[in-house]
Amino acid sequence: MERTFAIIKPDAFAAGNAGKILTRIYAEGFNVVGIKKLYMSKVEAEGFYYVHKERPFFGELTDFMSSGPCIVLTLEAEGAILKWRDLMGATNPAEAAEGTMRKEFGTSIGENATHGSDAPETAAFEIPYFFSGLELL
Ligand code: FUP
Repeated sequence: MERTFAIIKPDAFAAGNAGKILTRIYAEGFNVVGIKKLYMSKVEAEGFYYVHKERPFFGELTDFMSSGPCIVLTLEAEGAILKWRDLMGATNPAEAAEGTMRKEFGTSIGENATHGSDAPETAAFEIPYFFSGLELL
C-alpha cells in the first residue's frame, strides 16, 4: 500500500464541492487515513510550495492557498500517488480529461480544485508537513 497527500483547495471548499470530491475519493477505493479542515497562513503556503519559490506564479499561488479554508488528506491505496494524480487530471482544468476533479471542479490553472503529491519523495515531505503520526493512526 502507498500513501499520498491531497488537498481540496480553497476554491473547491468555498464552492461547496468538498463533499462531492470526497465521495469520488471513497468511490475510487482510497482509504482516508488522515483528514482535516485548516486555514493555511501565507507562510505555511510558502513553506508547502517552496519548490516553486522561483516561479512567476509563486505569489499568486500562495495568496490563493491562504485565501480560505481547505481540506488536507492523507490517502492510501495501491499506487495511491498515480491513482490520485489520474483522478485529479491535468494541472490546467481546460486540458484535464472528462470526469477528473480538475475538469469538474477547477476553474483555471491557478484555481484547480485539488492538489496531489507527484512522487514518493514529495509525499514523504507533504504528509508530515500537515499531519502528525498520531493523526494517521
Ligand atoms: P500540479 O502538480 O499538477 O499541482 O502542478 P505544479 O506542481 O506544476 O503546480 C503547482 C500549482 O501551481 C498548481 F496546482 C497551480 C499553480 N500553477 C499556476 O498557478 N500557474 C502555472 O503556470 C502552473 C502552476
